[in-house]
Amino acid sequence: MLTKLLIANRGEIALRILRACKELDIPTVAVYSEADRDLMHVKMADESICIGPANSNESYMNIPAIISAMELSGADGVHPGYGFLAENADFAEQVEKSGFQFAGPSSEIIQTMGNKISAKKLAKKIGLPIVPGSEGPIGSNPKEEAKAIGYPIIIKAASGGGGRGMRIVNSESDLEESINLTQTEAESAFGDPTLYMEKFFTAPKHIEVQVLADRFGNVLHLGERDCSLQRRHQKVIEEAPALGISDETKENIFNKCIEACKEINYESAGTFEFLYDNEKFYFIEMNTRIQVEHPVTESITGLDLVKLQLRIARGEELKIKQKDIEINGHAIECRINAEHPETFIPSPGKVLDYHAPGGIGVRIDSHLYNGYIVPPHYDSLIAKLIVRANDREDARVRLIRALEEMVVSGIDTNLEMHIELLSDKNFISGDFDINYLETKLKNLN
Ligand code: MV4
Repeated sequence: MLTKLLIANRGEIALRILRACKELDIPTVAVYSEADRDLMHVKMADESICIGPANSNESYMNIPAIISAMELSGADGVHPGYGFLAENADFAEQVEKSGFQFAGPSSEIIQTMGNKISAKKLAKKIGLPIVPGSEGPIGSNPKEEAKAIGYPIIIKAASGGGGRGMRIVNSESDLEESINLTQTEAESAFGDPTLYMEKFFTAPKHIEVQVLADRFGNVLHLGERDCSLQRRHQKVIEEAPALGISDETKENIFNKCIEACKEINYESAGTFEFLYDNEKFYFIEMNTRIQVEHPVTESITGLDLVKLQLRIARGEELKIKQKDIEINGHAIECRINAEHPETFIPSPGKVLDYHAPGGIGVRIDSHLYNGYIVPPHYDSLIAKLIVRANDREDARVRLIRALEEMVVSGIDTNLEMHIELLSDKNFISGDFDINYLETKLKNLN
């Protein structure tokens, strides 16, 4: 059962989850830190509970406080959103043990995917193409391993992910020191020094595949997203479908993702992350959460991923079949941050004037309102602007139009950067890889 849902997050995604609950007629419990009393979704939820101080380690990451809030409010389900506890296997396990529903896969799957070595081993076993590499922890003769893979290689922390705990090694002379440094960092950041190595792809695209699975073995893919445009591992613009990949290559990887989900009895929404290089996909990680960029997929499929996650969590069977899913047009999302346009330093503060763009094909997911104070304690995402149109060029023009219409005053934002990026000739042609944005931004400054 799922008769009342606790939203274990903040900001735009908390509001996104609340909206899905309203449409499903599920009563909601908002939890908030002392810095977040004025959040939009807190005002809109049926109930709200303060779970601790501004520091997220003591509030949004505080497992006992959240479980207590569920007990106190009588919530029997929880949606973790993204970040915070979304991929914390201990949290999922405690939710399971309390007899509550978790809007995500089992704690066991979260655990397996959280360790990037076990995730890759599982991926390989179930037929996904993986990046060539050590296929386990680095052994006693790293030089031999690296030589066999061929330089450049990349060293990654087994407990890392999302770009944390990685180091590129170009030659054997740097190998030992790089391993030592990365090991020390991994131990202090994740409490786990385990490392693995991979062939380093110098200019791949970052493509991910969205899947959806229920507990009855029904598995769907919802196509792919191109998330190559990133800065310091923070995605900036995402789009769907990806440009320049043949339908045949896509179908092949989609089917493998579906088979993989069936093999592991995956439940909920999930994302397979790949590097795409030289017309081939290579699995790197699987995300077991709803992702920031899920709206581009929603825009071209017409499906509500958060609602479907909640339906799956309460034990319903997916009614849609793969053949009913159509990819309709093209969608682009930009992440609008409260940050200085040149330094990218977060710019919290009071929003004096907020005007959301509108019109055909425009969606905005944002918790902003006039007078809202962006607190300094959390990430700087203040809005996601998503457009859909019949083709990529129409979507691009529409997104620029919407960005020009949007007003956020009182704080700095990256609105202008988005307008410039969308007018960039490489963006227009689709000629970009994961390095493109950082190189371009360097050349601007
Ligand atoms: C890689 C890679 C190239 N080769 N792995 C970054 C996020 C995390 N999910 C994995 N990431 C990468 N893994 C191999 N074998 C390139 C990235 C990568 C990246 C690496 C260094 C600096 C910036 C980057 C931006 C996006 C992806």
